[in-house]
Amino acid sequence: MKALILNSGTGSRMGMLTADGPKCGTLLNESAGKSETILSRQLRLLHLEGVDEVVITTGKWDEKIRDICRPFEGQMEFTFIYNPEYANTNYIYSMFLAGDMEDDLVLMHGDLVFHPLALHSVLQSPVSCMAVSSTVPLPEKDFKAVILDGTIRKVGIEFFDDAMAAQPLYYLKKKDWLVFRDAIRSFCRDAQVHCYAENAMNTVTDRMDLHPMDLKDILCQEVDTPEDLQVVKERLKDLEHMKVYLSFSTDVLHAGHLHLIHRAQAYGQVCVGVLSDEAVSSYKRFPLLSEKEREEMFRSLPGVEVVSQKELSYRENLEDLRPDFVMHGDDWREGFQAPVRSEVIKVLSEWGGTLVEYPYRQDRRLKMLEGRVREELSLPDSRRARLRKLLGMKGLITAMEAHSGITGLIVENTAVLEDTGGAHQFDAMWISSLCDSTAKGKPDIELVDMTSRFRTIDDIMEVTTKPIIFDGDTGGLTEHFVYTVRTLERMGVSMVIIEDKVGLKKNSLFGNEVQQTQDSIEHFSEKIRAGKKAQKSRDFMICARIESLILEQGMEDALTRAAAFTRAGADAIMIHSRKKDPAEIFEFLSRFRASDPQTPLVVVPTSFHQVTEEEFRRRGANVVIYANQLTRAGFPAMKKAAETILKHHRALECDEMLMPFQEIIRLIPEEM
Ligand code: SPV
Ligand code: MG
Repeated sequence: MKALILNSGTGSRMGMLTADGPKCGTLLNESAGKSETILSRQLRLLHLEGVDEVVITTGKWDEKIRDICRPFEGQMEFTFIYNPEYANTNYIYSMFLAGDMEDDLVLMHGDLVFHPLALHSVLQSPVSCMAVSSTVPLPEKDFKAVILDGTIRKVGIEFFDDAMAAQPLYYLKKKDWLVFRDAIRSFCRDAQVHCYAENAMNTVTDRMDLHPMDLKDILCQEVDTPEDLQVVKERLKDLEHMKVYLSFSTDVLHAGHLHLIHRAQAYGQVCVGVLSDEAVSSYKRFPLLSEKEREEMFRSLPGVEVVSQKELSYRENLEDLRPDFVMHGDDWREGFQAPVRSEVIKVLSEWGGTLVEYPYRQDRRLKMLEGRVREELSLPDSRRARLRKLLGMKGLITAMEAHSGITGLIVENTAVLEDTGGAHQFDAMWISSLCDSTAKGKPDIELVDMTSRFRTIDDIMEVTTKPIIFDGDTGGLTEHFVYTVRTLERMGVSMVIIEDKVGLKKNSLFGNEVQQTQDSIEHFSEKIRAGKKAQKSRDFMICARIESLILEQGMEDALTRAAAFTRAGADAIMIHSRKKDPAEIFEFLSRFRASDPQTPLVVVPTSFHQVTEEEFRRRGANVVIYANQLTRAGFPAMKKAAETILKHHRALECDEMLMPFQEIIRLIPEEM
């Protein structure tokens, strides 16, 4: 797209102000270091909108106009079209001389002063349009546009019926511009060079598709006289106090962000809301830089005020700051941010604020940076430490079982939209002994050895970034457990959970239906102490899992053990039960919390699955593990597909049960 700015006029109505320079060189503000002319303001706003090819028609003040453009030369490309007949012709002739252009065009008069939103609105139009206003009274002597059935039929100063005040700011699609240009050419060939270009346009509007763009009260005004200039200056002064709000979750500032902030600064004083760590990780991924570091990053930008935005919802900050504008990419019209967007529009309407949206462009470099951030998040030190951070940040986290690369990807990437906006994801992965064994067709009796279990962890780690909680069964012999701790730590696992059983371990969900032996408090405490002593990093966690309720040893035994294991150094306590009724779990949570407000508590609601995360939070739990649901969901689906093929002797009938191949390919990242 190109801009065509008409600047051949002499500006005689401006009196002394244009005695030795063009009207477009009139200063709009004189404050030190910030002085800007009409033309330089137009160029700045065009550049911010991404229009960098500019054609300017000139006349008497050709040299002076070029001087004004000079500072923009590095970033914009100029073509100057000198109209030698500037004194004897109107701008129709300048447009005739500039008529080689065959592009989409933004056309404006050189004396037009406008708000960035006026230019933005015109440029965002899907069809050709001209700036009009339904709120500005019809002017006596200036342009008006006659509008019938939603399109512009005539533009001129003489029309009053079905008309709206109009300003010489157009966005013309190439096909409409070519029709307009042909009309200009035929007028000029007939020596009709003293009228407006619009006189020519009026003969062909039936062949154009020109729509009104109603700017209402947004500043868009020609400066013809010193009085006009005064009015425009006053309005610009008022605009300086306007407030623009933007919210960011990024941990990397790149050229696109800076451009957006510069755009916002054209609208007024910029306030950036930095999303809290919790809000970012709820819908995106764990931020690489902390909230405070991200706030600092934005604070280092000149003229930017920074506040914290606690939630995805903008409401609290908007009601506090009452900005005139909120700016955002248009990518949030759909998906998990759509309700957030609707709320922003609703809240802004309470004081007449405006949401300004810019076309979102997926930046290739940003995608690359995002890939690097994910790599960083998947590194052992970063991943290991994240579980403690999440616990500190959220109070309650969720983990879903994963037993392979593909189930790891499901836990990593599955998110659901919340009605209130935002998304809900799992925080961590649980590498269950039951599901790891089941995937190999083996019983859950510590038969799948640690080397194989580590291989599963490795497969999952290779394609994911979320922290891992490892089901360490009994931890085996204390002499072996210390090595397991070291290996898990080195791999980047965040927490190992070991259960207080000895001998041949069977899955807890069998309870006392099978022979199982609980470890002594002393022996198990010793194992915990040895594990804690063996670990090298500060952030690795050893969680003691208490089997007293499973093995029907009673609540007192469970609580005594929990206290003893915490004293032995356990970083968390898991309490398990296989009863459908959650009463004993609730009792444990409340009695443990009464004496220990700190130590994180872990629950595995396989049997008492009716209890929500919110209720667990209220009752003092900190980690909810969904221990086996992916395995249990996958198995019947696979069995049914196999049976259907056997029954029909072909695959057609089972096709509707299957995930389309395209989708499964998309699940797998192309490169890490
Ligand atoms: C596992 O998932 O392997 C567990 C939890 O240990 S449970 O199966 O409930 O014992
Ligand atoms: Mg297990």
